Amino acid sequence: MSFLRRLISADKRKGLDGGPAKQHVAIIGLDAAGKTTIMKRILRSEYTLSKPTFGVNIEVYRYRTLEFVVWDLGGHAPIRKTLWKKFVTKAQVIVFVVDAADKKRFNLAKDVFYESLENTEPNAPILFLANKSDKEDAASSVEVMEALELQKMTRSDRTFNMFRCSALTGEGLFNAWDWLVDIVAKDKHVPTWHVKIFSAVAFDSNGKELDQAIFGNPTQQAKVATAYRESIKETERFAKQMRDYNEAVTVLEIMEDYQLVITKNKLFVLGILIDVNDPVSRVLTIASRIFDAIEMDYLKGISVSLEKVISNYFPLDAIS
Ligand code: G3D
Ligand code: MG
Repeated sequence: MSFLRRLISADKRKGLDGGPAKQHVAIIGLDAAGKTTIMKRILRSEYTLSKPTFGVNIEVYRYRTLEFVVWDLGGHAPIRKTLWKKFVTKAQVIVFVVDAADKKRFNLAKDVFYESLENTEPNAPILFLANKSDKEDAASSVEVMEALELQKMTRSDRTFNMFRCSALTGEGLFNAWDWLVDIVAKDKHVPTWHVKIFSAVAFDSNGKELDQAIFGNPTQQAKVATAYRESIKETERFAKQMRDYNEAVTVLEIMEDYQLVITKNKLFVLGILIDVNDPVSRVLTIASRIFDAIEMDYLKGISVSLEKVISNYFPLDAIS
């Protein structure tokens, strides 16, 4: 995934052993806030999970030099306190996840949050995630900010931000992680990535196909052609499943060598097939530009041409 790779490539610091320095991210929040679901969605198959052996619910996800420690807050067993200090004091970034629909526990979430802040690196930036935005009774970002009394945070030197997101639909989650990457990388020279777009397909919000485009020469690559057909099927299935959502994102692995990034807005569903190693967040940017570009034509009743749009706007990404 792009944010991981960007994070690693932006980190030129070396550890004591000469290898790249480890970066630690603490993901905290009350139980059932959605931490595990978020990590799985972000890392997809790229994580390795070490099972908790401490009798406390700690999950560790490692991706090369990155270590994410996921921690359920609340409860006061002494072992938790000792371990907690060990992990959280070295975290360069803190992600605090709140279930935006669990209003009854907002107060508890606030208390454990400020309590845990005491052990953190004083300048570690904080990303607040108001998760489960897909739920009907989910609070707005402002309501969550107020509940956590985040006006207090503005008096400290910490960088922080809040995003409303849904680990279920992916809505808002990738923007939030992009913010996190920029903060951690603090490197304005992070290269702009290009992806190789193998193919794309667009559906309208009712699941009716609008257009397909395939780049390169599929007759010379049977495997691409198979992946292409697969991507159309998967995109159509997603379009139907997500009919009631205004925004949704999913990333699927196709035949090991490809990944399919499917994004949905109110009007369209777009599936873009790229290399399994290419950055997904770049595709999300591309998708939002494509949505803008095809919307005008679509609303005027002109037929949508993905090939035209992609090769006009993103010539470097389309293989020729
Ligand atoms: P935790 O790791 O913070 O304890 P989990 O939380 O990731 O285990 O999630 C707890 C429950 O919330 C799970 O449901 C999970 O599917 C659900 N969940 C997580 N994120 C979202 C979201 O964005 N929207 C909705 N609607 N549900 C979410 P189960 O039923 O498996 O316990
Ligand atoms: Mg969990």
